[in-house]
Amino acid sequence: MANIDTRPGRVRPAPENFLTDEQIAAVKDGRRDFLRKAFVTASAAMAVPAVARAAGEGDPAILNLPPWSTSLGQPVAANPYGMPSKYERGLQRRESPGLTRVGGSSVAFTPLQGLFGIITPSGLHFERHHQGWHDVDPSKHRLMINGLVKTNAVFTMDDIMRLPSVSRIHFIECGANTGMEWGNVAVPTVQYSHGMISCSEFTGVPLKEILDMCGADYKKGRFVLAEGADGSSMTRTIPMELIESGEVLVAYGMNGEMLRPENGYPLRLVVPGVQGVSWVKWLRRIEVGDKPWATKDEAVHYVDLMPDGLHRQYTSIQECKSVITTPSGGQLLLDKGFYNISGMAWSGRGKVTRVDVSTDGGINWRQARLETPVLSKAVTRFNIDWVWDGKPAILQSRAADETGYVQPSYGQLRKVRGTKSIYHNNAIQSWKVVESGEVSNVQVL
Ligand SMILES: Nc1nc2c(c(=O)[nH]1)N[C@H]1C(S)=C(S)[C@@H](COP(=O)(O)O)O[C@H]1N2
Ligand SMILES: [Mo]
Repeated sequence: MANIDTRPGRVRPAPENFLTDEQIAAVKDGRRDFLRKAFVTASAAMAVPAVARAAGEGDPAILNLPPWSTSLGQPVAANPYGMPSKYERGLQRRESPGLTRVGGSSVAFTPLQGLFGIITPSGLHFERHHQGWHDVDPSKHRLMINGLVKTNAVFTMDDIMRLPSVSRIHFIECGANTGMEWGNVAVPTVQYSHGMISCSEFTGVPLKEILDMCGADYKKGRFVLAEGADGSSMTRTIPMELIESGEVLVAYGMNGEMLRPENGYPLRLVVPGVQGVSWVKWLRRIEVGDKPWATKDEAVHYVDLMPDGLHRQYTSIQECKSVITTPSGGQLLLDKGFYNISGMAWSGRGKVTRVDVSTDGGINWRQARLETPVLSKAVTRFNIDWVWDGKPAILQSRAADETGYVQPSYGQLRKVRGTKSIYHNNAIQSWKVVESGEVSNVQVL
């Protein structure tokens, strides 16, 4: 199994056309031998563990010393801020064609199909901006605290970075992730169906510490308003319980370095378990108040259209969800035989406790291995063995969390939510495998 956009082993012909016309024709004609020759060398081991090829048989690469074994390598710091190999250049954040009219109010999706483990590399963290991004000068950035507090205060970045800090691994998922799939199959690959989730280690100061310093009135002040410094007037109400739990962070660090500009440099709110829109970027103000503000991004946008035509507001928690990232839509299985099915599971309510995988469209289920660490409100990686017999198959994963909640099927979710929503689609994802080895997005009720 080869991936043309990332490594050999998986092939993704659509929609980016990384393949040459000849290669696409080979996919269509089922000439998998051609593709195998073109892309599969060492990585065939990934697809078929019992490779045990006869030494050198049809493959003299191991016998001929390549230039990198017989010449001097490049000096240290030739690449002072390290970049991925040029052979990995297909692994990129991408915009979904036609989704939004202007790039300043758009989204670039994380290429989940090419990632391992639980941490999203910072350069591939999805981006969602309502009014574009800025590279904000940290010396000019301020955070103001006002409202129901004894002392209003304005902090510089230096002030904030002197305070006691914590580092925590959490996922951030846009409430609109998988939002194009409510009524029917709409996008071809997992990058577009699920790529508005990323998982990182965030470093910062618990907002509770800062509110304590300012003498917040926790009795009356049951809500805070978070405001961003960009032109989108991004303001969101956060219930005080979440802040009192100590989980909400005023964060400046991501994956061991300062936040990237696209992700809110130099300061963003981290609200574990809650949809991405509440993770206000370029955070400039926190106000303590006694009721929700009903701002545009919580009264008009980010509301759930229910089957009875009413809108449901303030549904912020990202419920338990999972997706198989490989094999997934747009990839091609080059051979029958052994495959490692791998995917991600997460819950905004705590830890993932179990993931079951079906290869026959939900008739039979087997329990997948959860890889460590399994952290609360973070992505959990799961893996399970599969021997493909070359016949049609439908791959699905179903996650459960520590509250006992089980991820719903499309049939179950639509019964409650209808088909006209945008936000909070956590249905079981299905990938169909056909005899040619092509994998595509389908829905199973
Ligand atoms: N100030 C500000 N904060 C913002 C946004 C924005 O446009 N402006 N977008 C929100 C939305 S809708 C999401 S999903 C997340 C995306 O975070 P990311 O770009 O780091 O992935 O940021 C949220 N915070
Ligand atoms: Mo979002």
